[in-house]
Amino acid sequence: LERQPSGERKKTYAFWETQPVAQFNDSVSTSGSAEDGPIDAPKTVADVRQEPYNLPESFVWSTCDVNDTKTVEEVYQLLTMNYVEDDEAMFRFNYSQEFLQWALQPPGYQANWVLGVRVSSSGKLVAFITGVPATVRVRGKEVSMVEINFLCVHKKLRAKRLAPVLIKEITRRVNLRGIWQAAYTAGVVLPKPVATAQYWHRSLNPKKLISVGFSRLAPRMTLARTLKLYKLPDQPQTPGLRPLTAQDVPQVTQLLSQYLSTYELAPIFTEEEVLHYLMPVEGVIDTHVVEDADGKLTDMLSFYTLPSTIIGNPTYKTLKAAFMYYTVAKATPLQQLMTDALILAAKKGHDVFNALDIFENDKILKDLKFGIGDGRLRYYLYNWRVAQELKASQIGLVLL
Ligand code: NHW
Repeated sequence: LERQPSGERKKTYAFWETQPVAQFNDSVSTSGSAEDGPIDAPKTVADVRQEPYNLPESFVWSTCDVNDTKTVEEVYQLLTMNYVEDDEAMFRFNYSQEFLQWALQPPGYQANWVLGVRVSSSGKLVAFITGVPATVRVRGKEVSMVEINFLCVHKKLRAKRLAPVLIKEITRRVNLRGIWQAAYTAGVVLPKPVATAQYWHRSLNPKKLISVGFSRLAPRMTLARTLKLYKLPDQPQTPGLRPLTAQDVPQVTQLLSQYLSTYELAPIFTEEEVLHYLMPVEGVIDTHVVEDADGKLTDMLSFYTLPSTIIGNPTYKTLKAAFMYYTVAKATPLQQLMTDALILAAKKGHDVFNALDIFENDKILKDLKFGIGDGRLRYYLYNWRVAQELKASQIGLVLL
């Protein structure tokens, strides 16, 4: 049911113990413990190493321009064959090329933070990591950060310590722009999560989900009863619900900002970022707003499309999943708004709707017939100490 390797905590972390991240043996927070803030001594851009880190012989760094059709195809192929799988290796994330172009080019993106490693002789792309700029508020402090994602090493090059080199090189490139903090999420346990969230899944196409082994028929349930249980109305139910348009962006930025300000870890979005991240892109991101009789926007919902390859299934090649993104329920009850999100996702052919137990979601997931997943998603900060670990319900940040 879950796509992130869940992984128990290892005893030692040869790489991560050398990095400015919270460590498992850091003194447990007491009332007198250190304040939130950077872990490393302050540096300036002039202190940053000018030369790229050395790769093993016969590999070269390669900045990847995802606007180039050949390059985005190479990135797509690397990730499609080698990115995140569930523990049983039944499903593997299948980010589309359009998704990658959207996710990697928000306002202020830096071309050389889309970083690949190629084999010198053949030019084959074999490893990847990316960063995009973001402003994140952590327990009341506004921090200029990079969000790191899409770390991937080709299966044939695993366990050769390439990942630490990728991480050090992206850190250097980010530091050269005067940014010293990062946020990232992973299924694996690393030193040391700022929070741990849990994935929940809502069946939209139970027959297919059961057939491909994503879910199982519950005890004493028939397929017919299961289909009935998950059946949804054909159309969304909230009056005034419609797709987001560019003219809505100022109001939506306000609505979203006000909502996110109630969380301890959440992005601070400019209007340009709201336009980029929330404007609908077919097959990538869906956003709807609720407009009242006076033309005021009272609520919003959004989800992104991230299919998974079904590994070695003769009938079905991909599982089409919608992932809950940013949703604000102000005038409409959250449960009703999320029901409409499920209906919209089902109408677009999604098989399952995934959500984390962040935001206020723990209040509604069960009633909406979400089932708990079998893996967890950990939230991490680089070079930022928090004096207190956060609960999932204090998280207002969704990384793609
Ligand atoms: S999480 C998805 C990560 N990708 C995958 O799971 C895809 C499938 N797996 C792979 O491609 C979303 C490889 O297994 C990877 C590791 C590449 C994961 N994060 O090269 P070695 C993100 O993209 C540590 C961080 O031998 P490998 C977020 C591991 O603990 N570290 O392993 C990315 C060990 O260190 P240790 C991870 O299997 C955030 C070392 O890597 C990790 O061939 C990145 C082993 O390296 C993970 N998900 O390649 C951090 N998985 O200390 C950003 C393993 O234990 C930090 N490791 O010895 C901030 C940087 C920017 C700062 C700017 C101020």
